[in-house]
Amino acid sequence: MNGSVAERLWDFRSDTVTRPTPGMRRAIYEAEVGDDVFEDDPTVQLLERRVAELVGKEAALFVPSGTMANQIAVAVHTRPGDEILMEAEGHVYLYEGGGPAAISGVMVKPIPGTWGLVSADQVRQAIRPSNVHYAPTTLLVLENTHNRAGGRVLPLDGFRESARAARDAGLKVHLDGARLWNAAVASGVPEARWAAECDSVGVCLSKGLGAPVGSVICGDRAFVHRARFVRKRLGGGMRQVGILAAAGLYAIENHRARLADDHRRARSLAETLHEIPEIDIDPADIETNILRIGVRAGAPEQWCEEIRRHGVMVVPFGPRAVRAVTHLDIEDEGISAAIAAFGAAACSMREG
Ligand code: TLP
Repeated sequence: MNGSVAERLWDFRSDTVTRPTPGMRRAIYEAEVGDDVFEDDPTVQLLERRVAELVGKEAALFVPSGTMANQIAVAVHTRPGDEILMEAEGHVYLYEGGGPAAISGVMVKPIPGTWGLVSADQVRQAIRPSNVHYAPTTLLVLENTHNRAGGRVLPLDGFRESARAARDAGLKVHLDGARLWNAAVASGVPEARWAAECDSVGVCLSKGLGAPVGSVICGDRAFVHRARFVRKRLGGGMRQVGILAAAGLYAIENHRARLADDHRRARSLAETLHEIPEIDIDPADIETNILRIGVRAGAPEQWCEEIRRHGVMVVPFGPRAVRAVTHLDIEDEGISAAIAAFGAAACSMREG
């Protein structure tokens, strides 16, 4: 490794970086498959039934990514010219390439929330009156856990109130549940309870659960029927994709409960980082597997570079922070490596 002082590279950039485990590879190898565009793939159907059951919805659809899950939901719930509401740092707004405008022709009204949550009052105030001058407000998007809020679990009461305020006004509610599994494990509130407040829910298999590819979008039968149509239009109709669904099923059955280990490791990393004067982090804010690590001196890019020299990869997270994410491929040894790497980077910042 060029200029590096470490042997092994620990990748904390995201929980998307995991590699399939031997057991998962075996499940992929053994998967029964068929052409899923003809709805002939038994493993995909098993996965869709299992996720629908866990999330408490009538039906589900396997899609290639979390982004496609969200964009399908926006397309199904809206018409061109509508306005949709979401938290100002939500993934659908920030990180999906302008998808709502480009794919569905809708406007997004971003609303600055508190720890990722837009309050019921904010929702009510943002909904435009029914008047010929205004774009119809038709959808609220919630995100749980909230990525940019540092993996925070939205408070259940506030979540419920906001969703109900939207639905009472005739809006649909979509939940970007890329990390809903983490929210459920951290809070003890099962996936289906969050989902009950929403019309559609997307969950990812390729983040903390460790599958190589895939997300599932859930809702009632009419929603999923329409979602299947939009998925095909976007080029997301896949063929013998049971090999990926098998990885997803394996992940659901084997890697869900262990998310608690990722959360424990993230918290313990935060507790040590808290003692470094150049770092700004409150361990109490770390509820799941994402650490938003404030840096008091030096640019985030400099920190990332320095930390990488010590065998740990993290990413910049806004102008004064970096992000580290714990996952299946980070064991306790990785946490020790991260502590050492952040300590060394802090030293070099101190020395200027
Ligand atoms: N998030 C990625 C990046 O895009 C930022 C990450 O490394 O965290 N919803 C949420 C809340 C997400 O965090 C992500 C991925 C997605 C949707 C999109 O999932 P994919 O990458 O499968 O399209």
